[in-house]
Amino acid sequence: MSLPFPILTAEEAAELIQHNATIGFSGFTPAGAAKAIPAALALKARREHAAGRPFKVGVLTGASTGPSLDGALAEAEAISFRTPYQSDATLRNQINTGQVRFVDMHLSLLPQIVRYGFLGPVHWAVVEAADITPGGGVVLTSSVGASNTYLRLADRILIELNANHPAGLLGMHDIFEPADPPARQEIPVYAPADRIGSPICVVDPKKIAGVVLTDLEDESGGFDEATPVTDRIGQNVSDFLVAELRAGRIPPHFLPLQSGVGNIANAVLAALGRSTEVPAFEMYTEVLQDSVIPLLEQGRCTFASTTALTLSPDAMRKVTGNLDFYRNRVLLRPQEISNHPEIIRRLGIISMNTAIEVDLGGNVNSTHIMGKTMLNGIGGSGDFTRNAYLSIFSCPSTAKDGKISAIVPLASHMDHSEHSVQIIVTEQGVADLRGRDPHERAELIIRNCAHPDYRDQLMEYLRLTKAGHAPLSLSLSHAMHRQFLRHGDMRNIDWEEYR
Ligand code: 0RQ
Repeated sequence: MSLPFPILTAEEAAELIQHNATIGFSGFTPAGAAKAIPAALALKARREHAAGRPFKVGVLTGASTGPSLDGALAEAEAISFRTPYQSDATLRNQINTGQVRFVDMHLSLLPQIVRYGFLGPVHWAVVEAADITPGGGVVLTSSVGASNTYLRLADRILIELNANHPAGLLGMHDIFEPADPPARQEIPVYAPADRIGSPICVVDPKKIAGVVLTDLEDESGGFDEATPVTDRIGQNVSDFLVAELRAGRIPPHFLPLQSGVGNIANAVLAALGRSTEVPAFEMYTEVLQDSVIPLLEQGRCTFASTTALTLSPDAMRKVTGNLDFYRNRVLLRPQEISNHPEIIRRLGIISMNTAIEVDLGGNVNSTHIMGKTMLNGIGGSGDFTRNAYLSIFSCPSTAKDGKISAIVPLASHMDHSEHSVQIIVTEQGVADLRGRDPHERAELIIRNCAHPDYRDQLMEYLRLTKAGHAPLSLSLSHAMHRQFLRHGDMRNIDWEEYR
């Protein structure tokens, strides 16, 4: 089929984009991220810089992306502004040294914040597609993210038509964008498999400045091998959920699961998949990792609604090689819907995310090391945690060879408050904070989740802060962090030194 749009090279497409443009790229994790045009844009930036001219762009995406987008543009020092989430080492460094302005936000909120104009005009949408029709129908690839919103709002559009993603992906997406208040109505998703929108994005064909033909795999890497610690955490989460099921607090047919990214998420899903007591379950989540593929094939997971297929190339080939099977079991939604508070609360999601540190009140830091250094961003963890039926955070009890305790008196940065966080899990055990007052919570967290190297000193902190509704000392609450900065180890603290 011939297309009525200019077929451009990636370099020609990049030439169209000017200094200071704001670009909405496709990509939620490396899944479905634009690859050829951002890489060419990075080369253009280098050429402009070499010629003594400024060249930087504002980069909006769905979430993190891969080396050809965040990596290439950051290495070319071509990013002025970035939102809402990233996980690239070079970009992270530029964010933490103030070279790039980064706004960390709930992923469900991003599309409406763009619609409301808080981030200014979107000059370009650069979106990867599996297929495009002459009339402007776009079949997205392995993620939806915020692409539907960028395609609708952007002044002009560039499409990367990627032959690596089959046109047969048609039917796997469900595109729905809510109207803005006061016209907004209920979002009618009552079960993870409910379809409420269109399988394609429909864009104004006059806005399409060009199509770049590519054949590129998603840049999703694999994950590290499971460790005894991640396996133990996975088992602890699974055992906790089985106990909830037995107690009747989870209904016999189970509740839909959300699970974050990384090795812990993989270990938790593997443990749930193995459990003979957990019935076949559904997922209502934002990322689908490799660990879910065998569970779908074995029928342990019966349906997964997500916004991204964050799969290794091998796992992605399994999906594209058996599209008829997967189209009935996997649905890709815009992140505004996959992460929507209304639906998460309605469906009674069990959310499972990863913490950097947890404090004795149950507040969770997911983003900033020592309160200052941004790792990735809050991502969708806040969307799910605040609205889930059961909100679970897990992490190893220590970091950096035991020199840092993940359980601290007061978190050095707070992403998820004690009012939203219900269950804490480490390899040591589980603290169920529901219905517990601040002193009970603190004791439970220390006894069940802290590493033995830190239990006594944390109990001593509790003894020193006994008075009041919450155990807190303004002078001592960050003493363990200060001790790490002074001595390189949080262990064996002398509380007197910090009084
Ligand atoms: O440092 O890289 O130097 O070794 O932090 O820690 O253990 O590799 O953890 O890869 O599972 O990521 C919270 C960042 C965990 C992630 C976070 C150091 C540690 C290591 C990373 P090194 P690990 P993971 C779905 C939901 C927020 C968004 C989210 C995340 C590095 O899960 O970004 O959940 N979550 N989204 O050594 C100092 C501590 C530390 C510490 C760990 N207490 N102090 N350093 N580290 N704990 C996804 C999306 O929304 C798209």
